[in-house]
Amino acid sequence: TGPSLAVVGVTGAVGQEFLSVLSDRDFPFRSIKLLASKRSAGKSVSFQNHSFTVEELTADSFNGIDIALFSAGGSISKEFGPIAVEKGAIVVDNSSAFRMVEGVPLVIPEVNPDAMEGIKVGMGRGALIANPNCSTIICLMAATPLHRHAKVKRMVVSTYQAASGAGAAAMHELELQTREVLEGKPPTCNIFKQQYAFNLFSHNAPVLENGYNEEEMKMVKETRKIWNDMDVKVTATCIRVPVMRAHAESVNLQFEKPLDEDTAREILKNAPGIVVIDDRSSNHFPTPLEVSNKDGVAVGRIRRDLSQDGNHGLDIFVCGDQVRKGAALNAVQIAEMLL
Ligand code: 2RA
Repeated sequence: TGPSLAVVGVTGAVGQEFLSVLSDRDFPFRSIKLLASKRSAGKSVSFQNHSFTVEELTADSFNGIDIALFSAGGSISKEFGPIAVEKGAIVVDNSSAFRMVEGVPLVIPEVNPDAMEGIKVGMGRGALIANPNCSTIICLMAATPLHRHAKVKRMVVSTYQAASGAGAAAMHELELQTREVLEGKPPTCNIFKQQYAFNLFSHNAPVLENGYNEEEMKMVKETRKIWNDMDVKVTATCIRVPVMRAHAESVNLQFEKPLDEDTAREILKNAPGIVVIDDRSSNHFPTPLEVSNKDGVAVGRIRRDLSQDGNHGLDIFVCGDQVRKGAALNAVQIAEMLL
C-alpha cells in the first residue's frame, strides 16, 4: 500500500535530505524511484538498508508515479514537472519555477495548509505544489503565528544564509577555503568567486532593477502569496555567511493591533514546529549549530521594538535548518498531506 514515489535530484544536498526525512518519518511509500541527470545515473545510493541504482530522469520516469519530489533546479522542474503532472503525479517542487504561478499552491504545512485543500493521491489527476524558498519558510514559521494574532502591517527581514543554500559544492568549498586560509594559502573560489571563509557578502542571487536581489524579492512576493495579503509591506536584505547548513534571520514586525512580548512568547511557545530559545539571563538564543539537522525552527530575542509606539512592534531572531525545514522536511510534510 502507500503511494509510489519518485525523487528527482536525489544526489543533491536536498535530494539526499529527502531520503533522510522520508526514513525519519517512516513515510508509507509502496515503491520509490531515485532520479538524477545522465551524469549521475548508475550511481548506487543506499536507502533504508537497500542499495538503489540512480536512474536517468526522462519523460517516461513518471509512469505510474503518485508523488514526485523535485529538487534539481528550476530548469529541470520547468521541463519535467508538467510531464509528471500530465502522467498523473502530484509534484512537490522545491525550485522557484512555479511558486508565483497563479493557482499553484505555495505551502508551509504549519502555516497555510488550506492552500492545498482537495489535492490528494488517487484524486484521478496530477497537480503541482510549490515549496517556498528556504529563507521564506524559516521566517514565516515564526512570523505567521504572530501575524494571525495581531496582523503584520510591515516586516523587515535581515538574513544570514548558510552555504547549503547554494548546494553541496558550496559547503565543500567553505570547508576547503577555511583550511586554505588557516594554512596561509590563497582560497579556492569556484562557487562564489570571492573568499567566503571568515567573510560574508550580499547573497549571490542576481540583483534586479530595483536594487534588490532575487532572494530578497522571493521573501517579499512569497510572503504576500502565503499570507494571501497583497498589502503587507515587506523588505529584506539577504546575506551569505560562512555557516554550513542553517539560516539565521533577524525579523522586525509592525502590527496593526498591539502585541506585547510576553503574549508573543506564549504564542510562539505553542506554535507548531517552533522552539523558543530566549534565555536573557544566560544570553542563550538561537544559533545555526543548535538547529542544524533538526526539524524545529528556533526563535529568541523576543522583545518589544522600542522604536515603535506602544506594543505594535516586535523584534525576533530566528534560526532554521535550510536543508531540512527550509526544503526537504517541508516538502515531505506536504507529501504527507496528500495521503
Ligand atoms: C539560498 N534560498 O539559500 C537559496 C537557495 N535555496 O541560496
